Amino acid sequence: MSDNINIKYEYVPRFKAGDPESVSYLEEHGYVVIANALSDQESTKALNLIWDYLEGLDTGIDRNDRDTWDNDRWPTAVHGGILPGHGIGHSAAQWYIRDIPAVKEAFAAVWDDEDLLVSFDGVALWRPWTYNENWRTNNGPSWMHIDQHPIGRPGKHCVQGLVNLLPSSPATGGNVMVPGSHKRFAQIPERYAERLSRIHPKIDHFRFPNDDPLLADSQPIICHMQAGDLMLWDSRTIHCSSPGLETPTGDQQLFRAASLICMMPKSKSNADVIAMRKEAVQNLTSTTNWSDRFINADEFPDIAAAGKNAFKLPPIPVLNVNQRKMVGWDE
Ligand SMILES: O=C(O)CCC(=O)C(=O)O
Repeated sequence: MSDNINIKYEYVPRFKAGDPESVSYLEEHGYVVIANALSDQESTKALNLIWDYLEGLDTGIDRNDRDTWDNDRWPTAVHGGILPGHGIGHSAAQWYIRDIPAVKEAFAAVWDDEDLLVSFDGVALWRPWTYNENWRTNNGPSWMHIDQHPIGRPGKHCVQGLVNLLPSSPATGGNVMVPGSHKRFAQIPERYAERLSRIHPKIDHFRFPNDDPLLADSQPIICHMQAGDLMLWDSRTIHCSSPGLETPTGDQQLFRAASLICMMPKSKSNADVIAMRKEAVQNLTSTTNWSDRFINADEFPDIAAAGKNAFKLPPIPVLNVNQRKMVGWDE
């Protein structure tokens, strides 16, 4: 880990979905944890559906046999163990989680708007690296980032989210946030002029140097999260994920399972994007967090390199009215 970045594990306040105080906390700190957006039963069901997706890829993954979890069978993972493509954005698991009322309620409170579109994002799934060191995900300081271009998109545009499906601990690690860092977003163009000049204004991803003094004076935290908790964060907040701060002992099952989910007002999108989103359901195309632009995650270099036929994709989802509205259909 880089010398000047010292991540700590923190028990932060947890709010009820829709609580106005959750919105104030998010505005002040750049992130907020919503307690029990999914019940324990719902979290277990969601995780089982993720395993159904993995086993359905037809590469020989068996949830009960860790020896089948190796990279030659596992879907392509990027950054910190995130599975962003190969149909996962339309898996039964992801559509199940998107349809849980408290998840939408949390985002609706943030936007003061019920008419929301959902991202076709993937999941972060961490295999036990104590069983196989190659499964260890990237250390936090190597990919501290924001998901919004400071010049291309000034101001507040997006609140990202993840639903945590397994309890976190200092040993599992998890998502990392730099509290309050969204407030320094406007200073980035001046502070990182050269670094930023290499990033096209339409690319909503900016990485901080891992010896960045900006990160030295505000300590990054891994928030304690229970299974079913939902974390929301402003895309301007510096974040990433990082493996545990201590070596895990005990059960060598998945260390982390988190469904990435983002809802934005439909009014921010447009007819062309919505038409592409409807096609994406039929084509099982996954996206990034943004729903006001169409950004195809299956075109990420690592996903594209795996090839279209490397994995058997899940069936085309049959969506209910709520889910269809979140795609962009009127009913
Ligand atoms: O919690 C994680 O795995 C990191 C998620 C992340 O960095 C992102 O979605 O931009």
